[in-house]
Amino acid sequence: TGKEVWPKGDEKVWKAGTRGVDQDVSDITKSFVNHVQTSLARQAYNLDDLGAYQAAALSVRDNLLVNWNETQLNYTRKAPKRAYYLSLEFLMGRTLDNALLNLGLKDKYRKGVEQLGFNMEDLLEKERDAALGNGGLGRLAACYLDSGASQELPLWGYGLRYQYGIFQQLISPEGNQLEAPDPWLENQNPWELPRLDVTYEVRFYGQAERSGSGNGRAAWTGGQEVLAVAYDVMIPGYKTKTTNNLRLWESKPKRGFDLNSFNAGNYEGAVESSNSAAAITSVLYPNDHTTFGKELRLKQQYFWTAASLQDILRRFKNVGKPITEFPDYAAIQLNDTHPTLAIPELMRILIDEEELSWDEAWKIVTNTFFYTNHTVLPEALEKWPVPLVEHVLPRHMQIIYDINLYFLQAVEKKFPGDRERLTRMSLIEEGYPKQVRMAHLACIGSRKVNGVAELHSELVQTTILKDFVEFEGVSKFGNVTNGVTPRRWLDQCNFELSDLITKTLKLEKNVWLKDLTKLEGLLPFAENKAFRAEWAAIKQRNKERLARHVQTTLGLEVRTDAMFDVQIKRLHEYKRQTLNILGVIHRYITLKGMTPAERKKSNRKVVFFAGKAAPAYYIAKLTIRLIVNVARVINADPDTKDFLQLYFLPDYSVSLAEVLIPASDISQHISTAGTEASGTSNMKFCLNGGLLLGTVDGANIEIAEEVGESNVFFFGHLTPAVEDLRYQHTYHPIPIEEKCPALANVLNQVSAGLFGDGAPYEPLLNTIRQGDYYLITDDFDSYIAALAMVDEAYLDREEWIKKSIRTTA
Ligand code: GL7
Repeated sequence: TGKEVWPKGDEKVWKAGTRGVDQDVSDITKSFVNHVQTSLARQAYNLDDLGAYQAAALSVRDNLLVNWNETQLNYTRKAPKRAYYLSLEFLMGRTLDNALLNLGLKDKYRKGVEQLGFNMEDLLEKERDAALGNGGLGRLAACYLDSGASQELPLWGYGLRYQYGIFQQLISPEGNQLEAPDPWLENQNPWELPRLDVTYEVRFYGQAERSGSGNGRAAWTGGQEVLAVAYDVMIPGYKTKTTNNLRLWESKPKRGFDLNSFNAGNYEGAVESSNSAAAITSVLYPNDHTTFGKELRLKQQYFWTAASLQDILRRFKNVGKPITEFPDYAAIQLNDTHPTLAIPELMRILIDEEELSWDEAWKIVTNTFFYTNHTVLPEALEKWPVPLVEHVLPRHMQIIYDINLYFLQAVEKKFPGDRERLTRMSLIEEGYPKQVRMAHLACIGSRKVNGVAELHSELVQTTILKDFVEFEGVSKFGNVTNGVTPRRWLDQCNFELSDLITKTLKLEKNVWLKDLTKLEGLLPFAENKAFRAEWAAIKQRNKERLARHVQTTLGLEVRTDAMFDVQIKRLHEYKRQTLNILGVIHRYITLKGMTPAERKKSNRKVVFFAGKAAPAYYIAKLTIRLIVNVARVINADPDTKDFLQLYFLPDYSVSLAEVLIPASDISQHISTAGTEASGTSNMKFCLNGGLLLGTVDGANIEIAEEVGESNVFFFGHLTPAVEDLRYQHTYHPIPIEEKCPALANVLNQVSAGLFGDGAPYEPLLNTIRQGDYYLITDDFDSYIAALAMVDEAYLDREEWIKKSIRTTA
């Protein structure tokens, strides 16, 4: 910016006053005690673990802030092109442990808190997860932030500061999922910095009047105005000073209450408007893969994109360049279609406020945005009813119509007379009501469009956006396979393995943790017996850690001399937890039919499930109920309980994943082919030496290419077969007894009451008996065969450990 002059006072005095981050243990204890006394107003007499965690967090935060300030100052001075990640979800999990590792201060803090009479592990456990996300999409956003900072990229995240994150899952005695709110901000959040001075106004409703002069401009007035207030969350990079920012917006009434109503004697009315403003960021919508068209959700999306764009533009204007150069200074990544309103919003700002022509504005917009698609499931593709958009955002509806008009004119020019194509491609879907197709808008308003794994990106280009590839050319479309941060998902959650890898590779930890291709160096060690023993011993200790966790949280006894088989993800029919539980029942029935001597020869196994169901997703909730009730019976059966145990761990979270993943021998990623865009936990399991049992879907495919197909257990029909099979289910159904007798038997046993009254499960079982959209009847036999191969492979333990090492490598 050319502002190299120090802005205030004596630069040297400022610099001398800056707190250093190179601290020794005594600096740490001083800062800790200082926070206990002055931030928490407590003392040694009344400081519990929670208070000690808070003091430690505040002290670590001071370090982060020093780096954060320096990083931001640096960005301001150098004015690089910046990347902005707009995501409605950031599933961050806990921060303290990650911050300590990234700062390289973990050992010193451990010593420091010990000197003060605390245990670091206990303090870490006191932190509540920041759970502002549903599942993979939200966790991906968190991983990208970690990697962006670690790679020293000028990347900021923008999201919403929900008062309540994803609900807490409780399981009733009958096995039903109950939802309770997640008051994650209850004990204050030391990781955020309120920026009460950074606020923007956001309008809803009102009227949009076109200027009438043919310049395309309009005036948007009236309606409701609310305030967006910034909260900043520091994102430290690994072993670098670079500390990026995640800016979360909170909604607030523009005025505490409406004075006019108050003076007219309407006190309640006066407060109501303040409630409705605050409601915008009150809660995270707990649905993944479905859209409901709720007004409040639309308001969340606009509130967040409008505030973020104002902030980004203000920063750009400080650089002092003409607005036409905006795309040289800002790239905005749209995490799914949720932030797509940013496209018409930027058009509105450029046309109505900056007074650019339509073409100038459109050129800037289409060079600024980039769109990532995360699913091809039709029920997840966002559509907003036109009357709702017209009501909440009248000016944006006009702009969307204008974009559509110019767009369809161009399509008509390229494909004259192809009416059906126009209907398919239009931003507006005909019907009652008409709907705005957000994926189409995101696609035409962006410079690039990507899917999240090779197969998925291919499907995006050949199915939902096929017409757009034909119209715009294939070069706009690409693939960016998802990834995970190895800092959290290996170093942090599996420190013993991480240490062994460091020792074995003879590299500094920070070298391979920033360049995972280095893990290939582990390959030869698969042949080394002593190394295998160390490797296996760590897996065993991770199993024991998980068993202790289940013991302390649920009071249940888990065998650790068994294979651990894990499926952890949102409950969804396409992810086929149902296939897994029916497989468990099949195993149980088979074990029951064996003689004790036969049973003794079989592989011991503990099966873990965890995951939340959307509160209104009836079938998914029934699946949970079935799992819980099957567990009750199996775990209590003296004939089989030494050979097969089953657990549903409630309230799945990032923190729980950090305990489960390192303990897994095999994990299941068994979606119907073509439905799981990528999956990301599959990558985390592999990184931790867990093998995969999966379908040929999502990132499983690319993982298998890397680790070798002999180290992955694949089963099931492939994507090209799916459509034909569904057609057959509808038009040439084969009775299930004929098609898949083993499965028919399992379903009948459930109906007959093997796990308590079968009647409640009928709606779930009938999804398989009739229609079977997710192809359970087609894949069941090959699934059971694959499970048998897993058992056989596990019996040869040395060979299994080799596979495990190769998988990580
Ligand atoms: C998802 C996909 O289902 C999942 O396969 C993918 O790994 C993730 C991140 O790209 O995005 N898409 C989606 O709508 N949700 C996902 O988790 C909720």
